[in-house]
Amino acid sequence: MFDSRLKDLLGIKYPIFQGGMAWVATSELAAAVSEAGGLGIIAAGNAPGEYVRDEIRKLKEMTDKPFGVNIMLLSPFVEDVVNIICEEGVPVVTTGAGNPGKFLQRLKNHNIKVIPVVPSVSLAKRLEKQGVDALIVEGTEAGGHIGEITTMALVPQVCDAVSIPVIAAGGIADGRGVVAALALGANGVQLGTRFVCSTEAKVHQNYKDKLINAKDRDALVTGRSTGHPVRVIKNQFTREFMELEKAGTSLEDLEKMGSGRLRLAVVDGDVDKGSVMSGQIAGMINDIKPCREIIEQLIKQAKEALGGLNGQEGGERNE
Ligand code: TUI
Repeated sequence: MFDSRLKDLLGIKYPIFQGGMAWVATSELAAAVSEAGGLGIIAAGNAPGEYVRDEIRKLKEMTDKPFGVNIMLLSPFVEDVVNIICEEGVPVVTTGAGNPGKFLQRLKNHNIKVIPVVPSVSLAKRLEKQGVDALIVEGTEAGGHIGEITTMALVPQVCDAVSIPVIAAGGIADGRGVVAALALGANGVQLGTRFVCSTEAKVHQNYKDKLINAKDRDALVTGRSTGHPVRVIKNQFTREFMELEKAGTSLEDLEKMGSGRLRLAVVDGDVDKGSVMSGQIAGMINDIKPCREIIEQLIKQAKEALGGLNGQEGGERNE
């Protein structure tokens, strides 16, 4: 079903990446995904470099399989994080929320495969020229900080514009989504929200429940006025934040109001006042299970969906 490009590049069994979600993507989650044959990714988020070093070391005690670290490029600690990643022997780096161009040479010098998230064809072409190894092409269906173009429209346009492997992200949580991504030209997929709802994600149960109970229209976008649109599940916080946005509150005050909200939801379980980042596909997710089962089910469903397209037994729907 998958071609071997990402398998050969990264030494993984399945080209299935786990998104590098701040506070959520810890060493435990990443190790579980890598052990199950995907690419587990530790999120640096806004954390200091030493946190990232500890997480890398903890992961290495749990698995010998390839893994990645996600660098959130808006982090105040980004320089430290890059240095520590270079010191600690990390095989793969993904980046988000910006252009990683200025760190590229340093990472490549340490033999690290670099796979940025891109929200546009122009950035994809620019980064290919600069020598990145692959691209995660993320549609606006994704959770957290997002671009504007849908996965359906963006993935084929990037695939036509570049020759390096493409990983599709945004709105994928089952085997049908995997097959759709492959049909659009992607070589692999990245899933975020699906892995939040896993046994191994060290996320407060209230957060997991909020995603399980979410319906199709519950994931909305705050922060469009600030230039940092973020997709979250609607709650008291989004209502208050959007009121302030509408009232023309200053960027600085909005940023102050948003700060610390993701931790509040993920760690403390305050899903009313916290920011419950989630993709649009949360409405389809209705169980918590181990990462191994998530990945095995994805493969099984994808094979069935492909069989359906070839005129064999119909594809499986969620019960
Ligand atoms: O980065 C993410 N998702 C995130 S980061 C995050 S932490 C945060 N919280 C509040 C405000 C801002 C950040 C929560 N979720 N996904 C990957 C992603 N990258 N989505 C969009 C982009 C992106 C956007 C612009 C990548 C590159 C880019 O480049 C602009 C440029 O400089 O050309």
